[in-house]
Amino acid sequence: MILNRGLFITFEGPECAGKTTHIQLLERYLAKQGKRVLLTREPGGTEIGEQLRHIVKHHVGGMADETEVLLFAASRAQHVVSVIRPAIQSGMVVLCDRFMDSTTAYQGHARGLDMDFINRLNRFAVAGCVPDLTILMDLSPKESVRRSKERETPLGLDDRIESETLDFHERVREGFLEVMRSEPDRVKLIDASKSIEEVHSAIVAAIDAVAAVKQ
Ligand code: Z5A
Repeated sequence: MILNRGLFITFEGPECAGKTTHIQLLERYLAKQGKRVLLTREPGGTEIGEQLRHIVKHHVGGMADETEVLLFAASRAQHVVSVIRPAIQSGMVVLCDRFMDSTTAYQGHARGLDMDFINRLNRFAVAGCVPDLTILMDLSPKESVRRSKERETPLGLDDRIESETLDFHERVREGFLEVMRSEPDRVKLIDASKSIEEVHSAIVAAIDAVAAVKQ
């Protein structure tokens, strides 16, 4: 891959789809080619964002859906201004674990908040910093739960969003697929149920294709 300018790649999908695993594999692949790579995540990626991450994931005692969506947007706005945009402008490849499509899928499709508002809020928070490529790692909620139970430190019980119902996670999945159908050029679907090696190859192919166009 020949890449002379920064690139912004986001990873989306349900819990345990393998986003973290594949971002790390991709970082190694790109670093071997001499690329400067920044790994970051949402919610989080900044001091403010990490504090908001703790609140949205672990707050006990109820949170209005309206509050939740604004906290994700606040984390994103700070992340774009202080981390993502400067890194892209300096020529880095930015790999971000979740971004604006998670808000569309979780707060829009699954929570049922007004989609026009979600779209406007996303546009406001990203301020033009739209991903060059989004890797949508598709996995059924049942498989996601199976993987979660298998990992060394299972998540979920103290996590507000992960402990939502199977129905909620089905709506999240459909929400992501809807985003992919409406923006097929940006969002590439990857079958995350395949082996780690197969998924990595598919991701590399998608990234090489985009890099060839953007160079
Ligand atoms: N959220 C939101 O609602 N709105 C928003 O706008 C944003 C986020 C930005 C963040 O959770 C939560 O915030 C999330 C959405 C919400 N809540 N939920 N659900 P997070 O960042 O803490 O967690 P996550 O994004 O859900 O990621 P995760 O649980 O860490 O999963 P992952 O990164 O996709 O997977 P992994 O850690 O790479 O792998 C998980 C396990 O599966 C591990 O044991 C691997 O070895 C295994 N694995 C990975 N790939 C494979 C394959 N191919 N086969 C078999 N096993 C595999």
